[in-house]
Amino acid sequence: MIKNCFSSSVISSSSTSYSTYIAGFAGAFAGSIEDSFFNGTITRSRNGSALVYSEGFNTTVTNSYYIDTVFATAGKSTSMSAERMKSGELCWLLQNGQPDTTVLVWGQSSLTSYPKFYTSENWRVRKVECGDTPYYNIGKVLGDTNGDFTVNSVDLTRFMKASVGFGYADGGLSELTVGDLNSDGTIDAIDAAMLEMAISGGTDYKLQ
Ligand SMILES: [Ca+2]
Ligand SMILES: [Ca+2]
Repeated sequence: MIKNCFSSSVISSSSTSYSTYIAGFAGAFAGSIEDSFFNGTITRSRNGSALVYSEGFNTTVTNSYYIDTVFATAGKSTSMSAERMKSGELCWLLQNGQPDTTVLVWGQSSLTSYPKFYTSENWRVRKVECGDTPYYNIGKVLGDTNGDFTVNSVDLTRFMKASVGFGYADGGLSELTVGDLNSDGTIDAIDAAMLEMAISGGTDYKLQ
């Protein structure tokens, strides 16, 4: 079994032989691959699957991905762009495949890098439901006042109250960490307007 693995290797062969089996993880492999990804390069004269060159009936691939710039047929793995791989989506998918998702295996230090192995909750990627399109963030979730990883009208009500001076006990906000969307040190009508835009969807506006 190959589980929780990644490779960024540069793999190359000039051989044109039919018996040259090369791919991101293995030439031939009768087993299971789970919660893994490949984001390297493969140079080969004959096309094959991305993770395992020759997939057989005994090869199972679950929740595993390869970068879409690789010369490959999809096989049993899933193609994904570098942008999506770094966006937090891949990290969230890999972590969500764990038998116990509360134990952190995959994390990310920034939304411009690829997933890596982290055990600190500081680097857990969160999926945020907001407007039409979910997005991903690390650690805190801006705009989420009640910690339910959804940004909606419940949160907006608190923002509106906070913007006219209400504290948390009165239905407003107390934490700059989730409420100061433009990082100017205050919670005001600008932050409330930004949240409303994000909730209304239809754009790719994200609270990060
Ligand atoms: Ca919320
Ligand atoms: Ca602000």
